[in-house]
Amino acid sequence: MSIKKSIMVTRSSMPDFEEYMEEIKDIWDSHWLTNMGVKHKQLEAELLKYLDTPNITLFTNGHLALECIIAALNLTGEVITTPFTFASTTHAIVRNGLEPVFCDINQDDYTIDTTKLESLITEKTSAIIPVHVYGNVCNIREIERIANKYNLKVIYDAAHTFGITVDGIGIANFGDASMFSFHATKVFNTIEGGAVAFKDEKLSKILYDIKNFGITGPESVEYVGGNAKMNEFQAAMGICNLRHVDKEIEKRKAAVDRYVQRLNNINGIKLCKPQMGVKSNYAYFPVVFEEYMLNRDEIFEKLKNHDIIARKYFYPLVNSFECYKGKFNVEKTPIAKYIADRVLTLPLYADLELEDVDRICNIILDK
Ligand code: T4K
Repeated sequence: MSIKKSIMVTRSSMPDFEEYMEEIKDIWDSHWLTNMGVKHKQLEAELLKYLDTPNITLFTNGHLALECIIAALNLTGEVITTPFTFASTTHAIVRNGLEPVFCDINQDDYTIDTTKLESLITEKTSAIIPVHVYGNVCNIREIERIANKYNLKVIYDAAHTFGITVDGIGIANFGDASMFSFHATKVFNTIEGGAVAFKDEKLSKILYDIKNFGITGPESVEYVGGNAKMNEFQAAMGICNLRHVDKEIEKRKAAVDRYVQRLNNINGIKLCKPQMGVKSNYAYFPVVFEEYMLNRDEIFEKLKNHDIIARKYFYPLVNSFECYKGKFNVEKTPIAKYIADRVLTLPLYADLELEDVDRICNIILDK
């Protein structure tokens, strides 16, 4: 018997309505809606602790957070990154007037292939922006070794890695900085939102100023900054959601465990393996269909016919986007192309019922 209801790739985690109302009550009383108010400060302090990082600055979204940290680090010339990511990563580089150089990904976790990284470094390279895609952690030790050898900055696109630890160390502690996304579709959300966690305390003031038009005092504007401030309603949502995030991650784990139980060891279906020492946040459930009885697009359509909307994250590859037409050669990142052509991220969110996971798996397995 099939229950008909639409299932999207994800669904925002939200606190109870009353909890949020209670949290925003004092915003009403104070009439202070944005520009680094009380809620903003509170959430910043709570996230500093939760992510176990020395420094953090909040932003109105993850993309502007990334643009701002690139600007704050004064990067120049070329930046090495991967094309297997959301549009944001590359756009942030280009919108800062820098040249992205695409490194291929590895076949196991789809993060940057560190064996191919060094050959892409030139005298113009100033930084590496690797992506912890789907919450899979990059080869952080090797990236650190290469960055130190060539004196490069490292900014992690950690949009998918909220709350992840590696050997007990918070993911925000690697590289010079990490950008987190708190978008509605993420494990932890502030409706829209983001943050940069970083090592060098000196960046605090620059990041703060850059997200506020470069204003440094009542009568001074030292930088050509933008407006990327998180407002008080976003921060209030974050304060509420942070109270429940550990529970939400546990619920995601239950759904992932069920997917793995059903789809593991099926010929032609490839799943990501758990990474050694990594405490996951179960952000996404990517499945690669290689030589399966149906290809990725056929599975996508089949699920859609049952009102189940999986997503082709990340297809098309960034280096094949129309806006970059003629600039990059997709053939130079063959693994990324191979995975992008075959991957499907299945629905995953805290309230996804296990019977829905079963239904999705049954459709894929054709039972
Ligand atoms: N780097 C990486 C690696 C990223 O993945 C992202 C964002 C960024 C950087 C930039 O961070 P932000 O600036 O976004 O903070 C979504 C998100 O908009 C985007 O945040 C995310 N990555 C990307 C992977 O996914 P779309 O265009 O696929 O979203 P949309 O509107 O189709 O939503 C997907 C599903 O989520 C819907 O079918 C239902 C559910 N949903 C959506 C919204 C908007 C909800 O349940 N509630 C909602 O409010 O991009």
